[in-house]
Amino acid sequence: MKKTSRRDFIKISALGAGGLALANPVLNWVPGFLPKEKTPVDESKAKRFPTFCEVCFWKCAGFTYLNEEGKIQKIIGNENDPHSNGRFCPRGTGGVGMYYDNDRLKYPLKRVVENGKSTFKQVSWDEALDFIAQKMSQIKKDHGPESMALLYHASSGSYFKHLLNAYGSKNYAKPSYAQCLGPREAGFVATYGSGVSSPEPTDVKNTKCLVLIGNHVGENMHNGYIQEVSDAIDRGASIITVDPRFSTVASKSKFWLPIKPATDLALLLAWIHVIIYEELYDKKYVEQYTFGFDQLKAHVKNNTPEWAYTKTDIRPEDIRNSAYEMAKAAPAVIIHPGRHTTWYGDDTQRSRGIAILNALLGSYGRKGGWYFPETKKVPSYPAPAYPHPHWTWKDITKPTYKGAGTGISNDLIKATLPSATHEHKIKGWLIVGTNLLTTIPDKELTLKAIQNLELMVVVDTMPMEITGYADIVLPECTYLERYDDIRSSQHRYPNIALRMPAAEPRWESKPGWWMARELGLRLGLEDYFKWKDVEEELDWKFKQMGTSLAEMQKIGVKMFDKEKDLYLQEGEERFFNTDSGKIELYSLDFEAKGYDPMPVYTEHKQPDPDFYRLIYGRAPMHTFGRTVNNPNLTDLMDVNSLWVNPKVAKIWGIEAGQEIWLKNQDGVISSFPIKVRVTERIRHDSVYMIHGFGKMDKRLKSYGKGIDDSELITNVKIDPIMGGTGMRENFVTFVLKNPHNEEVKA
Ligand SMILES: Nc1nc2c(c(=O)[nH]1)N[C@H]1C(S)=C(S)[C@@H](COP(=O)(O)OP(=O)(O)OC[C@H]3O[C@@H](n4cnc5c(=O)[nH]c(N)nc54)[C@H](O)[C@@H]3O)O[C@H]1N2
Ligand SMILES: Nc1nc2c(c(=O)[nH]1)N[C@H]1C(S)=C(S)[C@@H](COP(=O)(O)OP(=O)(O)OC[C@H]3O[C@@H](n4cnc5c(=O)[nH]c(N)nc54)[C@H](O)[C@@H]3O)O[C@H]1N2
Ligand code: SF4
Ligand SMILES: [Mo]
Repeated sequence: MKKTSRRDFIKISALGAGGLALANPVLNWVPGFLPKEKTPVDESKAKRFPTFCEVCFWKCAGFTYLNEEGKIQKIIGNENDPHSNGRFCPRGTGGVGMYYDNDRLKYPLKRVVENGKSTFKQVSWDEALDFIAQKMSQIKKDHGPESMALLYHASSGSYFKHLLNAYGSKNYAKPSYAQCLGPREAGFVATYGSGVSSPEPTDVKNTKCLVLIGNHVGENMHNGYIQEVSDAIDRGASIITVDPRFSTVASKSKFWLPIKPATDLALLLAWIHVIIYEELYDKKYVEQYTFGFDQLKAHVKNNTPEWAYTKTDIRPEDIRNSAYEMAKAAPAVIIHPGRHTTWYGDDTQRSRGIAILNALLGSYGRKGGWYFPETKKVPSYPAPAYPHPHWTWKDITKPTYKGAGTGISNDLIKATLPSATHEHKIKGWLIVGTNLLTTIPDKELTLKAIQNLELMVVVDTMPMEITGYADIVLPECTYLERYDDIRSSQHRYPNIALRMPAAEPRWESKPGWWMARELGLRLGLEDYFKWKDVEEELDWKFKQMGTSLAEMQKIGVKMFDKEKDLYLQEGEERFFNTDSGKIELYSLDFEAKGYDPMPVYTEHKQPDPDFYRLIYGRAPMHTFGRTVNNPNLTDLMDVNSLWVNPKVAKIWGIEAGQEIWLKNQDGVISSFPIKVRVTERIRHDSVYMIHGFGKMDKRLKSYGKGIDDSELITNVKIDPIMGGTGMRENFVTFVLKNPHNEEVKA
């Protein structure tokens, strides 16, 4: 088959008028407090439609309200929803701005070459879908269906996953695994036989002590979780925060341990040492439920607080006192697993350390520690069995990363490079709601892979960076304009939620379920899409679950009875899904796979003179890059800044508010400058910024505002167990004068 031409980046012009400023953005939020809606909507005049939020992955359920003119007015939390408890965070309330954003993708676009230059042409839906179906059929014929991959992170991705399965490929991956929570899942699976999943089943509501290792709740705004943390603080629970930065939650903590970055495992091993050697562990629990205690005891013999001090900069007495604090609260103690855990490459082992410490304190399955969550199973609409692929992501990933639990986005990208092995080559990408170029580190590698594709389809709502490289761009309507698959998530009680449209899709945007079905029909897969529209499909599923679409349209959220206990019962026999059937302090599975059965501390590189470790995190009012063009939320914060310690600022002679550029260890210079924020709240060896800014597309209002951390993350430390991309071993130095002679090219 003829190769497609080189994929140059194409800018998508913003058609239509400039951004619409909403008259009255309903944002009166202050950090640490989520107000309930104060001005109730006049229900006799307003109409409401259930939804769940797509601004982040907590997926809070609420209602979208229309005003008397039938315009989307506001979104309010659903009181019966365990994710939100009737409250929305500022991003969730500001989600209305996604709908009103006039920079949105409006029409299907096709890459064409005009006068030797690549450009996008507006095409009809039929032309776009026919083109994709024809290319996908060709790929199937030439290379087999397995050569199509799906990279997705929007809720509508589930319909595309169904499409890909029906087509004959299981090569799909989300960036929320190998760029996010994968290591903690692998670490917990090795220890307890099951992962953590979302929402995390940490019983914060009842805890007496919460240990946060780099988990910056309060800036990381996971709604139900932050509400429980807030209550815990009010109740007097003690918080122990381990963070090189004085985070919002550090300011509420009994202990703030400003650790030297990349040394957390030394602290964990020292805590384990203290808990074991001072006999503070839960003896009954350890004896009944765990495996490998004696090996662990011998393993941590030399990991004393004095030893850890030399690695972490945390004083031995602080290590001991914080360990005593945990032991005092046990079993109502949580060493939180974190969420974004792809930091330094040995992240699965750090997560193992966390899992083991919880087990020693007997908190897993105990009130105030970890509860056993339940999920309502959602049935699949009747369809033939999926064809059996000849190879899957497992054949690509598992020989190397034996502990990987799902597909690895970065591995599917690598399997697209010309150097990929002959039998496992990817030729086409469907990308649904993930901005790969700012999400997956090592952008150059992704760009190389893109040049090797025969088909690249991007389904997005906004002209984000990734769309510029597509052959076809399909404009999805926002979550406020569509149905989606049922939200069924684990919680204390099994529960489900409905998302339905509150407005017609603007311009020619369409819902993902419709696109997936239309492609299915064009690919001869009609047996897999027997429903005429999504309402029929959802209603069928709801009826199997004892409700109906009509009922869900009224209530939005439905809770079901529990079938299992929330906590371990006194003396209960329990089987854990590990090789020994117990909680494995010593992992037999890791041993069999050739990995350290117990976590071993490894040294990481520390910055060279004049360089600082680049660390990053979240701002309460933004979700990655997906909100930085949202007019409601940019009102609150429109650019990121660089946290710099005063000592460092003094050495460099830089002042608060000064704009500087950054250069990393590989000589990569940031495209844009960033304003310095001089603050004691960051260690002298690190600098900090919010991820998601520094947008490269000129047609976005947010173009060039601040620095994109991902362009400086060129050194990627891959986790040898599960394949995740450690992103925090990058170091930057300061460039005080504009290093770019010309205007920066996007
Ligand atoms: N450098 C760096 N990289 C990171 C991180 C970091 O902090 N720093 N964080 C990592 C983590 S924890 C995660 S979870 C991942 C997140 O990675 P992504 O999920 O890729 O994050 P976003 O940048 O928000 O990109 C989401 C894309 O989906 C689009 N979108 C939004 N809503 C919809 C919708 O309804 N439908 C469709 N089709 N598209 C939609 C947005 O316009 C945007 O292009 O990134 C990881 N990568
Ligand atoms: N507002 C908002 N909330 C969000 C998101 C969002 O985009 N916006 N994204 C959501 C998603 S997908 C995720 S995965 C979570 C991520 O949320 P978390 O799991 O809380 O994120 P991390 O990136 O692991 O943590 C960032 C913190 O780690 C600290 N840190 C950096 N290096 C080290 C180190 O070596 N050791 C220690 N102990 N700490 C270190 C940083 O200073 C920072 O405070 O947030 C979620 N919540
Ligand atoms: S935490 Fe906020 S942004 Fe995330 S789903 Fe809930 S309301 Fe939406
Ligand atoms: Mo994440």
